Amino acid sequence: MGDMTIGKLAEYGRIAIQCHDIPDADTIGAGFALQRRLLSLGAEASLVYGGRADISKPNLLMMLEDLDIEISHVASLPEDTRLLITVDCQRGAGNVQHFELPEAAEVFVIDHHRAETPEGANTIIRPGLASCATLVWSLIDGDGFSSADDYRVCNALYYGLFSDTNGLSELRHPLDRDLAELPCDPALVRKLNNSAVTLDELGLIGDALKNREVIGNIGLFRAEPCDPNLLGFASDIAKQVVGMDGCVVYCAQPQGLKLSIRSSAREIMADELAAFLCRGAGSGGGSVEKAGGFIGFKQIEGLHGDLPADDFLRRRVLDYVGNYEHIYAGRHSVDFGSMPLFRKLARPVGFAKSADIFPDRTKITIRTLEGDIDTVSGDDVYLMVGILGEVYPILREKFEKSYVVAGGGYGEGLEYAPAVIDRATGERRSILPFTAACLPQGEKVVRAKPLERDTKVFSYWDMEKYFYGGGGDFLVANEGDYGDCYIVRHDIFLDSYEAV
Ligand SMILES: [Mn+2]
Repeated sequence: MGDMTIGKLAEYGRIAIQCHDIPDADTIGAGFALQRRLLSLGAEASLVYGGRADISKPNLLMMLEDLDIEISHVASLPEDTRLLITVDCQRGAGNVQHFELPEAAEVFVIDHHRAETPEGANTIIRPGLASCATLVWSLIDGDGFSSADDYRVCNALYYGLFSDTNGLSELRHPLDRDLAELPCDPALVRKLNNSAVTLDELGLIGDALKNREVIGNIGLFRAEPCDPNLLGFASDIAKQVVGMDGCVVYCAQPQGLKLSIRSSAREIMADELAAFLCRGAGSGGGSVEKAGGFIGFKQIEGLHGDLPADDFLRRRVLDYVGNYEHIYAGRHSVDFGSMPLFRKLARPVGFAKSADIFPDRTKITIRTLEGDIDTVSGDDVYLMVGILGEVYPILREKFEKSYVVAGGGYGEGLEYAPAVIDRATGERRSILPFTAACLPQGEKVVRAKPLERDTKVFSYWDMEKYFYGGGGDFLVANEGDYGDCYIVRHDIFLDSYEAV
């Protein structure tokens, strides 16, 4: 699929690749790699960005110079542009300048953030990937082009992934881990990684950390207007303060407040806090541990007249702190016994016998969505494949108790084809050709009712995150163990359960 898409894009001939405003290493690295690939296919491709600010971060300027990347800060697209590709952002979203399109030009979107604009034939959006560099890398290799053999592309992609994953510590998808194995130049990456701020900026961060208020379990820090990247720097420090479950560092920009949010305990998920603070007044999102957001002055005015923006944000934090009901698995007083009973509908999943993929006693790594698992192949080890391509090992005995073989294959069209790697030779084999469908045995019966107010549920089986939901979503507990409770989204619940 990769080759076909890239080939098709190249056919447009004159192409502008647009990075998001206030470009970071990921959008630059991904855009540059894409540009090099399109050039190799004979297209004319330029790398551009809009917005108010020039690239000024020292490590980014160094990246541009050392990898010889040409990127232009422009006020409009070249007249002869036939195709505009936005990378690491979605045309129409708030973080990317909306250039007027030259006549007859088309738009293509390549991004790894959650879809903000309607998806269509002209988008490749993979929110499961930790960086846009990963996505571009998966699209450009092949047909005489190898990122690993091009020093500039290889390091641009690698550094994009590196900076979007906190130094490779937040790799998510197996493809991210594959990209992290590219042969980068370690001296270059080390130099870039240690050139994040100027001395003056360090002072500004220090001032922001002094300008604070603690509201409930959240620290709120105000910085002087600055490069938004610095906010993340400050929040990474602030989140380490004992006694706070999360922090928000913000500064004013010409159009509104820019927020950087960090979680430091299970009680607060950064992406959810970001969405809450910005709801109806801008946009916010990210991951469980780190997120960002923007609140527009105009939207605040629309909601609250002349309430100062600082007060608006403070009120939102107060609302958040006072808003949620918390339910801890095994330590709650919810009366599940009085709720109606539901039965879970049986949905097929996949399984493969590890000994079919590699011979008995081979040391293998199973590369899954959640991380790498090391084990040894054998007749007693089966692999389960879930509906998202997630894989986990299961003992044959347990499998036979819990599932019945349904006949037929499984896994067509999964977003990621899971693989098993022979640890001795590095050989990698896809699991799917060996995968067959099976059905869970026996009935799963639960008690459930729709939630009346916003609730967080801290479950047994995910010790890092919580479920949260609002009116209409379902609070669910397994019949037989009311301690094992969780929240299921309204539509998914109606799709997966039936009343008993
Ligand atoms: Mn990115």
